[in-house]
Amino acid sequence: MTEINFDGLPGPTHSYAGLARGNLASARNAELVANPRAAALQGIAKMRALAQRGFAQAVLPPHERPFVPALRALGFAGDDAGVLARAAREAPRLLAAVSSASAMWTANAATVSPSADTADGRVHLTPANLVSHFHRALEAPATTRILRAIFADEARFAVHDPLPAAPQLGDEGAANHTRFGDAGPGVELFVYGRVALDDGATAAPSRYPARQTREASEAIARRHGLDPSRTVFAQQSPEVVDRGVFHNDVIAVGAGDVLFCHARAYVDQADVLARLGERVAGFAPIVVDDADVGVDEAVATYLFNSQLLRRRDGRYLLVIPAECRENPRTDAYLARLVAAGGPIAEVLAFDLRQSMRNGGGPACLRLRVALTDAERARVAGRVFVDDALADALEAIVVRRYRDRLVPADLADPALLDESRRALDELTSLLGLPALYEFQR
Ligand code: SUG
Repeated sequence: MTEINFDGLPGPTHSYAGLARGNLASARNAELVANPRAAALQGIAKMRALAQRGFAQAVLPPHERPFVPALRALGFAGDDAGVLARAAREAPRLLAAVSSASAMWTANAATVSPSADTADGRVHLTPANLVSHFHRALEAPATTRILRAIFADEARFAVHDPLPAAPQLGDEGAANHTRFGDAGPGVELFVYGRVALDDGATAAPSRYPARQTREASEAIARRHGLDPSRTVFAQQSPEVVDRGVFHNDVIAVGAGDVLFCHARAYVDQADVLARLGERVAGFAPIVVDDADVGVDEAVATYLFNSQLLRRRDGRYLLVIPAECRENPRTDAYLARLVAAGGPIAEVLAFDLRQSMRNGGGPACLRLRVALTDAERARVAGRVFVDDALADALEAIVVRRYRDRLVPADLADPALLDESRRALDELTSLLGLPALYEFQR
């Protein structure tokens, strides 16, 4: 089995609109001038570099934005330019929401269970409903369509519908899910922020929303046919959610037999680690405490929003955002971590600043899909990244993406045309025709 990282390509309307509550970077950088071209080029550079190092790398296309059908559903009528103009005048926040390039953060696209873990021996994917925010909930139908186009072979893949779109079933996908193990049956860890249907006995964050519910995580484990004895549920510490840890992947990353996390990540953390230790062979937690790196520093640098990639020699590469190098404490911590000679052998930093300013680091930008060779051969489209595909993606981005975007630009009908042209070219390059409503 090989883990393939499907990175989301940032779309042509990438901007800073302060849309995400509890995501400190999104709030802090609202109204900044965005550079969609740089965002996409930074993403492609990461994909290219990891592919060159021999890691299996694939790409998912952006979604249709501004998403005019959503504005029409909200009562804005007329031709497309008229719809945009009226939305800009009467409801600029709605226009920003339907224009967000948030589909780039594919860690929130779906939860994926490899075939080794499921009762029917198929790979199961549940697209996230992302009900916590309107701009993100818009992603669910398109994500479902894209995943069904790529994982079309129903003998090997099951792409479920998203969970029902209700706050009690809030689901944010793989950002709150970690799979341990290798080729045989693995152990799946589901992390939730609150229990929706209890009697109020379970603590919940008070300042910011807990986006994932226990009920949603349990439903996914059931529909994927996971073995309950190899499934662990854990609650995020409400305290850290209130300090900006809006997804588990802001405070932890795991793979194989390693969990790299902060000491304050979970409620009853010792018990969570013990339950994992009983189930994951050779379980090797690396727990960072406040003396090394505080929660606020972890949130500011996205230390834990790293990718933990297993190298051919069995040790791990940690892919971090450049911000971790610029902070002396995280930089010093990482130097000690590698010097310690543990499972993490190497650290590689990328400049992902355009995405980072919206709260999206290396781990947010990728969806992990572990496949056998036979399953991999059934993946549809030309989505695996090599130098030739990276070159072709870059050429479209350089030709079609703007290098400057502010919220006022979102009403520009020329931006809508440019975006559609870019998406037409991208999806024909990726061999994924007729994905979008405007193409139908
Ligand atoms: O949902 N930001 C995203 C970032 C998602 C990061 N993903 C993971 N941690 N896996 C969010 O908070 C901000 C968009 C804006 O404000 O314009 C935004 O949606």
